[in-house]
Amino acid sequence: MEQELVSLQNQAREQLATIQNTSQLEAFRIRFLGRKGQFSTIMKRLGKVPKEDKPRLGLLANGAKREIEALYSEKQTALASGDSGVSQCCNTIDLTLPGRKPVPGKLHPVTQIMNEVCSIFEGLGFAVAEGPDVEHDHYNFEALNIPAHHPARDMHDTFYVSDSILLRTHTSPMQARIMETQQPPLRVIAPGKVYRCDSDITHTPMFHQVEGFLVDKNVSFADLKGVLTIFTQKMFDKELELRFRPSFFPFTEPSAEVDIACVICDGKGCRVCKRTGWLEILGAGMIDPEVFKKVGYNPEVYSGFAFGLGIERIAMLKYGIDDIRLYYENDLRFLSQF
Ligand code: 2NL
Repeated sequence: MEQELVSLQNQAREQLATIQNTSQLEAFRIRFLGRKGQFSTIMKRLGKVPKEDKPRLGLLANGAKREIEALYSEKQTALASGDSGVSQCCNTIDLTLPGRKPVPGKLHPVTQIMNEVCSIFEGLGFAVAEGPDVEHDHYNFEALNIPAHHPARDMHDTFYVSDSILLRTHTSPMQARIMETQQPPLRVIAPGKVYRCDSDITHTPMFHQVEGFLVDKNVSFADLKGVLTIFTQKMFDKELELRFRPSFFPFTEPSAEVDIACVICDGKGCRVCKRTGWLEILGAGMIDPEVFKKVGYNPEVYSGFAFGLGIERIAMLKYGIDDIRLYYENDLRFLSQF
């Protein structure tokens, strides 16, 4: 019996070493390790050996079986990772087989648009500043002329961390931080993630914004129009008409929502622009003197403009996508198109 065990163990080891695919491996498992396999048969016979030999033979048999089981699962892993574990002679490699193409990684479409927006403004002399996603109520609201109980707070659907700490609802807190610590002239954009408790085909709870501002002496609405005209023309690669509609933001006065002639139908009217010929792409205005007072600038000396735009929205318009949630489902069939 002892002899038999040793030879069974050797036999299993030798066979396992020659196995090259999973069907051979399965045949091996049935033959040696299966319910009716050779190890089971020998284990059953253990019941009939003399009592004094049982502990020694039992130990030997269990040890042998365990070793073969371990080698078996090692082989299984090797085969699953494409390695037969058998050293191949060089002349078995088929050099005529086509190579496997590595799939190149790409930047997420939202990151691509974000980079494009930033580099256009950098070309116009704006510096880029990034700040924290978790903000003080003070920078997100108070410093931007949105005091507690101001109705504009309702527009923001804020995620609060505590009474005075929140996830920023726009990137302007960064601009308030900059104005507090630096003196004009200033030209800065703040790109980044922002958070609002809202979710449907045009809203996700996290999205990306770029906000920008310029402060100097004698800055006028005409400067704002000039900068935004250059920006939209570079962004959409054509000479687009702009339309400014009066609007309200607590931190700018006057304020405007800015439309471009629809990039899909050239202003003729289509499904994307809902037959209006116009697409809203950003909000902007002249910085409210109240904001200047809060950061210690003299509004009699300085003036400035500011604007904010949603990156996902620009990407949707540029690529003709109608459901914002597609950006965040991580479906490669969608993402690899950009
Ligand atoms: C929108 C509107 C806007 C701003 C953002 C801003 C920043 C400072 C001062 C004044 Cl520090 N304003 N940002 C101004 C007007 C509009 O965003 O619809 N964004 C998607």
